Amino acid sequence: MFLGLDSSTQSLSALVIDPASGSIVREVSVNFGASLPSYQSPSGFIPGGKNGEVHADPRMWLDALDMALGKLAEDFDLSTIEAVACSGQQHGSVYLDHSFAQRLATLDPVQPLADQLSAALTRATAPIWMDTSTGVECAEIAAAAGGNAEVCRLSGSVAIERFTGPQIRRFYKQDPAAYERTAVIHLVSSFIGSVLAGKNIAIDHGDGAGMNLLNLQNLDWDESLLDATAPNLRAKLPAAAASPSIAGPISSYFTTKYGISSSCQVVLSTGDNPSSLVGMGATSPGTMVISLGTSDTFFAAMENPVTDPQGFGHVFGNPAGGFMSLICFRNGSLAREALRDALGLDWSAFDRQGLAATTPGSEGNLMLPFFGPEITPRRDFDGPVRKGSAEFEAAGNPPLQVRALLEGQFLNMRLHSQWIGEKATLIRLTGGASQNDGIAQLVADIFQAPVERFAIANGAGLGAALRAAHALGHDLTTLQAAFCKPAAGSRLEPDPATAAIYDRALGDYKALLSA
Ligand code: ADP
Ligand code: XUL
Repeated sequence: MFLGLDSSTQSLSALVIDPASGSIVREVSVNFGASLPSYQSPSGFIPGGKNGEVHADPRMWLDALDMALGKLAEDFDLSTIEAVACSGQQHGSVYLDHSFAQRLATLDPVQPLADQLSAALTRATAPIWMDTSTGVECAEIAAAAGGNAEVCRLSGSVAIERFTGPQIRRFYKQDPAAYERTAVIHLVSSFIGSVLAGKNIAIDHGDGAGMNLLNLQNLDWDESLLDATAPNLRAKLPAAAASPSIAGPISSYFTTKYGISSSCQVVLSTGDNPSSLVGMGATSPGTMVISLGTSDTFFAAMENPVTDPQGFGHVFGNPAGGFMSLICFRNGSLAREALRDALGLDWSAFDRQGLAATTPGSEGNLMLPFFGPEITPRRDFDGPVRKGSAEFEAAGNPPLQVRALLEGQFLNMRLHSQWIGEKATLIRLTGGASQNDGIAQLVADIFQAPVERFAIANGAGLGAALRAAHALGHDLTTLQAAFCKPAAGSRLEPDPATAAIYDRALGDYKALLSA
C-alpha cells in the first residue's frame, strides 16, 4: 500500500492505493475551515489581508496532518504503507530557524506536531499562492536579474507576485532580522514532507520551478536569481532534487503514534499541479489537462522547456522527468458563478437555457470573460467586456450571455496556450465544473479534441500516492493504466462542424482583446 497526501488551499487529504488490486482503498479529508475553526480561516487562509497579502498559519497544516492520519488509523492498518509522498498548493513558503532540524529529530509522539514545531517559525504565517502583495519586489528582481525576459529564460516564468522568490524578498525587506534568523525556507509541500521524514528534505524540480529561483537548464538554484532575491539565500534553501527521490524512512513520531512501519519511506514532495499531472495520467506529451476548479488551470507535459513569450504561462518540472506547462486563469468558476447568480440560474439551467438554447459562435457576439482581475492575460479591472448586438452589449438575452462567457473563457484558454506549440490530441477534464456536460462538449469543440473525464476528484492526492509507489520501483505507466481511467461513458468527441466557427471566433476574440 502507498499513501498520498495533498495539502491544498482548503483541505488536507490522504489517499491509500493498493497497486496489486489497482484500487484506492481509503480516502479521508480534513477541511481547514470546518475542522479547525480556531484558526479562523474558513477558506484555508486568514481573511482580510492588506495590500494583497494572503497568508495561512502553518500550524493549521500540522494539526490537519495529525487529524488526517488519526482518522485513517481509526479503521486502517497503517503498518501496510510502504511509502508516502506529499503534494501541496504551490508557491507558498514556510520560514524556520536553526531549531527546526533538532525539533524534527526529537518529536514526542504524545504531543501534537504544531505545539512542538511552532517555536521554530521565524515568520508566524506563510504567504500562499493567492498573495499578490509583491509587485514591487517582482520589478526589483526583474531589474536586478537583467529583465523579465532573462528571468523567464532562466526560471521558466517572469517574476510573478505569488511565486516564492518575490515573497522571500518581501520578507527580507520587511523584517531583515527575522530573515537573518531563518535557517531554512520550505515550500508547503517540502515542509510537510520534512515533518514526515523527521529532517529537512530537498525541494523537487516540479514545485521548485514555481519559485523564480530554479535554473531550468542545470536544475539547481540560479546564482543570479538568488542574488536578485535576497542575501545569503542559497544557504537557507534545501537542495533541489529529482521528484522520484527517496528522502529516507518516516519519523518515529508517526510509527509510534499511528502505527506506520519504521521501514516506510518518505518520497520527495511536489506541487499540486505536477502531482495532478501524474494523477491524471498525463505525464507524456499530447494529453492536456484542464482543471475547472475555483480557478481554471491548463497543463501538459512538454518535451522541451519552451517559455511563454507573453510571460503569462509557466514551466515546471514534470515529476516523471522533463517539463510541464502550466497556465492559471483566475476567472474560472468565480466568473461562471458570478454570471449564474446575476441571471438567477442553477447549473442545470445554465447548461440547458444557456448552451442548449444557443448556437456555437454566439451569433457573432463576444465576451472578454473577466468578472474580476485576471492573470492570464493580465487585467487589473473588474467586469467583462461585451461586443456585439446592442441587446447583447446591454447584457440582455441571458442564454447568449452564458454561451458568450463560456466561449470567451475557452477561446482565451486556447489563445493563451498556443505558446506551448503542441495541439491537444486528448483533453482530460477535471474539477467541479467538468461534470457539466455542456461545458465539457464546448471544450471538445473549441479545442477540436476528444475530452475524457475522471471519476476521481482528487487528482493531486492520487498523483502523490502513485509517485510513492513509482519511487519504490513500481512502473509508472502500468500504475497510470490501472488508476487513471476515464469514467465509463464520459468521453465526448468534438463536433467537426464547429471547427471553422471557432477558428474564426478565435481571431475575433484576439482582436477584441488587443483593442
Ligand atoms: P477547488 O478544488 O478549486 O476548490 P473544485 O474543483 O472542487 O474547486 O470545483 C468547485 C467549483 O465547481 C464550484 O465553485 C462550482 O462553481 C463548480 N461547479 C460544480 N458543479 C458544477 C456544474 N454542474 N456546472 C458548472 N460548474 C460547477
Ligand atoms: C499554480 C497555482 C495554483 C496553486 C494552488 O501556479 O498558483 O494552482 O498550486 O492550487
